[in-house]
Amino acid sequence: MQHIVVLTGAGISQESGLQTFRGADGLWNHERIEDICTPEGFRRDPLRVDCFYNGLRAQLPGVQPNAAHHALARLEQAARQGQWLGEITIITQNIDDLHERAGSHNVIHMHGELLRLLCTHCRATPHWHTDCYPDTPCPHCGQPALRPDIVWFGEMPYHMDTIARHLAACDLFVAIGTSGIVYPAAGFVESVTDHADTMLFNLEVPQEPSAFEQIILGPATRTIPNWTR
Ligand code: BV8
Repeated sequence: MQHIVVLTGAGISQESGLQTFRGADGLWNHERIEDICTPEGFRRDPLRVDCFYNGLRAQLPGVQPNAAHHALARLEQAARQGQWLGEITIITQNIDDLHERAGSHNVIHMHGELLRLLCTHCRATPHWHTDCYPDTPCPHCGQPALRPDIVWFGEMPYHMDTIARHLAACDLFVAIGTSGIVYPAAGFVESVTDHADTMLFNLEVPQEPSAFEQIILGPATRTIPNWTR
């Protein structure tokens, strides 16, 4: 029984037309992380942060999952149908919904989801809708305490206990389209090298490539379908 854990980053969604963070036209080239991707930034200017994420939300209807997302979804479906004896779990740093729209079900969003909000009063995570503003009352408790359901810097990523269990149980760890800069995700590979094979699929060699046994360079829409074939 093979247990594959796949960590995806912004690079897997790049060919669908969503910007990465640190590439040539990366999101962080246009905005300061401190202003957008921290709780302090949200406290300072919630409207500016909402506007940033509404800009990303507005892109989602116009983009589609790409061949890399679909290849991972087919791998999961093949396991469900017993075509191979194993299971695949996707841990994504991404906040888009492209894995789900490609048909993947075993998806863990460790940095939250663009299409959800978080009530800082009752911790409910209602779906976002177009006329949500910082003072929109929470549909569960009525308090005007909604924020993007996104894990910002300095905040604990979601589902870390579940993630730790999957990392401990995996025998193959695959990272796709991530620069390996942001922790704790960037540290996952070191935590599995004693019991799992490791592969990185990326456009370029990342800062800390050493922990990966195999590095396959190229666009994910070519390399991932080739790998899963
Ligand atoms: C936390 C929100 C602790 C969503 C993001 C050591 C240990 C633990 C923490 C730290 C540590 N050192 C420092 C920290 C703090 C910090 C951190 O890591 N800082 C970095 C900058 C050093 N980490 C945190 O604060 C984390 N929290 O540790 O909490 C704690 C403990 C107790 C109590 C409370 C707290 C929280 C981190 C999450 C921050 N949120 N985003 C959003 O806005 O989208 S991070 C952001 O970066 C996104 O989530 C993004 O996914 C993530 C990683 O970026 P990548 O996905 O890798 O994207 P990037 O553009 O960088 O790279 C894309 C890659 O794809 C490139 O390599 C490119 O070559 C490749 N590519 C491009 N196109 C393609 C391609 N590959 C293939 N095909 C293509 N076509």
